[in-house]
Amino acid sequence: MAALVTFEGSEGAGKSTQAALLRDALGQDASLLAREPGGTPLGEEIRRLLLHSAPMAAEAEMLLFMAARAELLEKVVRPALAAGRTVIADRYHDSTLAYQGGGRGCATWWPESFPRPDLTFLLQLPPELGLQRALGHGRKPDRLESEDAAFHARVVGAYEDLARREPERFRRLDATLPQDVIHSAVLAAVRELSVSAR
Ligand code: T5A
Repeated sequence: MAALVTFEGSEGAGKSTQAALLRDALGQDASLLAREPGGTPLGEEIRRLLLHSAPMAAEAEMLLFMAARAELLEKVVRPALAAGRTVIADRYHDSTLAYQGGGRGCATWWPESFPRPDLTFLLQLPPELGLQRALGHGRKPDRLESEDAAFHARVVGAYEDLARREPERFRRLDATLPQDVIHSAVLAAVRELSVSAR
């Protein structure tokens, strides 16, 4: 079934873990896992600039995230959807709306050429707990992770607003639960999607 399923949430909420579990459950032939920013040679270069370079204008940051996304859509996502695969995106355009819109205060929009996800999982976890999880193994924080608590609180608030505005698309998940419990809820929602698509 061709569908775009996205995982969103603040730092360390378990998006990559759940995206990989879903890909394993659906199988590599039927699904494709894409990570943002990145997933293409250009996207990986942009990722390095975004996460590890010197400070940049908020709008430049937003447009770079969107440029990496445009490349990923053209090279990876659209071909996979056209081949009937389910694309599982570890972050997508809602991240830009939440981080650059909510966090930085940029004027955001949804480009017409960016497909709307069929289903979006919002993993909810207090940002300080997520940062502890993400940085727990002694990794140095990147540029976004280094932002202050108020920034991360605004990101969480922006995600809440997005989920409230589109209750059909968003499924909120309690990210403090064990991984397998969250995975069961994810799988049930994706199976429901494929039944309703028939
Ligand atoms: N960004 C991104 C923007 O500002 N705008 C945009 O448009 C986009 C696309 C990306 C950064 O860029 C920003 C957001 C980010 O700051 P990244 O390195 O890709 O940077 O970072 P994240 O996407 O935030 O990914 P993380 O790896 O930090 O977090 P995840 O993927 O949410 O969490 P995950 O699965 O790696 O798990 C973190 C740890 O928690 C454990 C895992 O084993 C792991 O150790 N864990 C759990 N522990 C307990 N219970 C559970 N249920 C657990 N699930 C996972």
